[in-house]
Amino acid sequence: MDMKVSVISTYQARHQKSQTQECPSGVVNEDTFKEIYSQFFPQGDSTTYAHFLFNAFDTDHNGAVSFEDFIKGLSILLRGTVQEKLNWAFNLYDINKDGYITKEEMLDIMKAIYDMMGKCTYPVLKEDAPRQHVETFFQKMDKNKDGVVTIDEFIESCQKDENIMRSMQLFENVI
Ligand SMILES: [Ca+2]
Ligand SMILES: [Ca+2]
Ligand SMILES: [Ca+2]
Repeated sequence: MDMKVSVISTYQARHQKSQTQECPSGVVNEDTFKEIYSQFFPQGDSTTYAHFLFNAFDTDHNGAVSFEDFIKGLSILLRGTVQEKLNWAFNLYDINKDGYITKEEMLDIMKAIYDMMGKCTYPVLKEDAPRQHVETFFQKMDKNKDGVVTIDEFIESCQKDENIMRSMQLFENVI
């Protein structure tokens, strides 16, 4: 089954349940994200990635993602323009939401994705693979070499570089 469809339907079921039961506001918290992702990636540890994703969906940072927020984010990822998707991805990678992606933030996301995939899914990946990945990406993205990637640098390099775009596809497939 398609991962996105499954996530949406799980989310919808949760949402309906939350409307009739304990949580009348229909919002979903971080634990629900973690639960959903652990079901789909039982072979790996998806806790950290679910945490980052949750923060990207929780645009007003109040610790809850409403069903509307979720659908809004999802529709960008499914039907948005390249620009919109890259904006969304930038927001995901910018963990502390200060408008810059640092090498550490990129590494944290990469590690989280690798952890989630689990070693049995990608046995060819080595322990230091996330770091190598990040080194390569970061060199390409940080055009002015000031140690941080801005939204402009991010969008420009993603659109120019097929490898980066492909890795964005990877990210898109695991949302
Ligand atoms: Ca929120
Ligand atoms: Ca940042
Ligand atoms: Ca820079």
